Amino acid sequence: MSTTNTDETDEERPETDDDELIAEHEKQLNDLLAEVEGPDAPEAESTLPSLGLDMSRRGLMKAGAAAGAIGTLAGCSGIGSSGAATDENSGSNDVPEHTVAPGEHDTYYGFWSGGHSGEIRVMGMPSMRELTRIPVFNPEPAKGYGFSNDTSGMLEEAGDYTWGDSHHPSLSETGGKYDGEYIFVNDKANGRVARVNLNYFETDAILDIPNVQSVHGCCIQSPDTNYVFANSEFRTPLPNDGSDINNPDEYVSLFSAIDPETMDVRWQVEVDGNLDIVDSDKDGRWVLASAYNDEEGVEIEEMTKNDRDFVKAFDVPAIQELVDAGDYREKVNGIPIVDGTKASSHNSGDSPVVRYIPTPKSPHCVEVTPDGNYGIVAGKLSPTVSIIDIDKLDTASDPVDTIVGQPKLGLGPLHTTYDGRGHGYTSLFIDSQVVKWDIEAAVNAEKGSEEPILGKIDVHYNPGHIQAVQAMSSEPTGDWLVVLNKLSKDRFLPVGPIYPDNDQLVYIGNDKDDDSGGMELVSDHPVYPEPHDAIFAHKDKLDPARIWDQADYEGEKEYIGEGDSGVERLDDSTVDVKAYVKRSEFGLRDFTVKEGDEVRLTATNIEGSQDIVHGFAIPEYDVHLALAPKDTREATFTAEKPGVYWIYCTYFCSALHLEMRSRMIVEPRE
Ligand code: K7E
Ligand code: CUA
Repeated sequence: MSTTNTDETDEERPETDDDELIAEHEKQLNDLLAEVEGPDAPEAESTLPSLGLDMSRRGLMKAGAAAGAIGTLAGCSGIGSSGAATDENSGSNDVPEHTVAPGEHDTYYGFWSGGHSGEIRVMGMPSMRELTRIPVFNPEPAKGYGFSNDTSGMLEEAGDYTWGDSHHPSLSETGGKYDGEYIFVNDKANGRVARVNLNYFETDAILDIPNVQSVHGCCIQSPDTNYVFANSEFRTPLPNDGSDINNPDEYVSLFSAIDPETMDVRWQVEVDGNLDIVDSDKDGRWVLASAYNDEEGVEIEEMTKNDRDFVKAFDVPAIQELVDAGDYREKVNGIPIVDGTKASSHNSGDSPVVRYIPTPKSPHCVEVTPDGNYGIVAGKLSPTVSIIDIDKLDTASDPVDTIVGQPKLGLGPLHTTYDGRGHGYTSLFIDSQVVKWDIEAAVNAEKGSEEPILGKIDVHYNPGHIQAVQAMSSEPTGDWLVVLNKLSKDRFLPVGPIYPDNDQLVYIGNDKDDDSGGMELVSDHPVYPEPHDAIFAHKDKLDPARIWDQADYEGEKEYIGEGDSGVERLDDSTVDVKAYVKRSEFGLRDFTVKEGDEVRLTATNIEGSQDIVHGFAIPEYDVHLALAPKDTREATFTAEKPGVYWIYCTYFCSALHLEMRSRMIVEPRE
């Protein structure tokens, strides 16, 4: 199977007229790289491969040589073992079948953040078929989300925004393993974190985090989800109430610890610089946050000035102790703010609660290895990644000594993932490649060495996140990996000027001594803009409900059984309407209200069969409930417009689906 099939397409690609822009961009990158590396820095190549660059030559020969050179290291880190290939899949040519036959199921659930679509998308792996979408920050009619009182009320209380920007889905864990209960995900746009219930695949809580504007990094605490952590990326005045607006030095970034049960913020830590991506160690102690603007600049030139930015490592139990003892600076909007700045007294002694570890240069992320030994920070504007030894966070007197390796991997390293066999896979945004490397070899090698590289493949184009199956838990399975490419360029039929992204599936179950290190690119998948990250769990980790359990909403909503339909006038301007629904009828054939009435509608789907969903749609009133079996939803609205309104079912539920109707009659008021 070919993994470097770009030569042909490169030739066919037309020149674009944005050469000037690209040249400018390249110049900026080269300037930045020159600053980091000195005058011998390699020329940065375009982030835009459509220029017709010969992509196949990039770094491959070098990488191949390196892989050969350290072939002897293979034995010491488990390279060459067959790994944990899926048992269900068997194929020829030592890459298992990635398509799934009709009627068969995938091996893994994949949860993709939807980016500025605000949702989570659920795909089967390895087929990459979309199984469903879970609306989170976005009203979405197909699931009635944002249309029933409970869901619209939740969105309203969480700021009443109509969109969000979901980036980092994080699966809840028990004992370091995915427990299939929840996904937590951030909203970069509005500083929120949401919780999705994986029994019903439905968002059940959204927290609008006080004192912060944007939340970029988001992760659960391993191994037991005692907290959810959220990093505010944009520095803002605290509180952002009109004070200090012209005083960027006074702006702050906050690290927030959220209670996953109550979805409240327990405490926040103020730091110097900013905060970006976050990941937890595997022991419930250290949480590592990357940062890219320790210059505390407000302009891009200021933000990229320094050669180093500081990873912040938070000692969570120590911070919790300070909070419990009341040893925090102040409360803002009811939240204890712990001083975690460099000058803080909590950071001056032998056991600082926040350690500041300098890494090059405007790094993009940090991801902890599945064994919990290392946090790996990708350099972005530096061609290196920095390996932080998590045990040393407690013992090293100089934070620089926690960095135990710094291999040079390629241009624009952004994210790293793991196969559980001692390898890192890092996305190279500028090179448009994935590089596979040996983690222990990188710890043993000189800083800046390319020797730990085991192979590279071209991807299409400009990868951001990269995730291997179960790599964020302590039990990665090491067979499949997805590269989330930001650009698709020439990979799909053109669909107008806003292109799909390209998620590429790579098989990583073979550790071969070749140019690619055994990585095999197996498929391309166009995706609607714009996923950032994904997380995968084996199908056995989840056990979703097939139908609703009434007990889960008892006391909050009334179950409307077969004999309970009816209209009850509460006062001159308020009417209760209750109706069951089933194939192919609404419990009320019609109902009458008066112009100006507040209508409080409650509807229950009394079906007991799985997959028989009914819709409750009232045209021109913007009412739409999606009712899964045994589910009850409510909608409250004002009947402002006299007339006849045909209520209909929106899910094709039976042969008499079109006839499944009712009427709302709104009588004019005198
Ligand atoms: Cu790299 Cu928001 Cu995780 Cu996008 S972030 S790529
Ligand atoms: Cu019920 Cu269609």
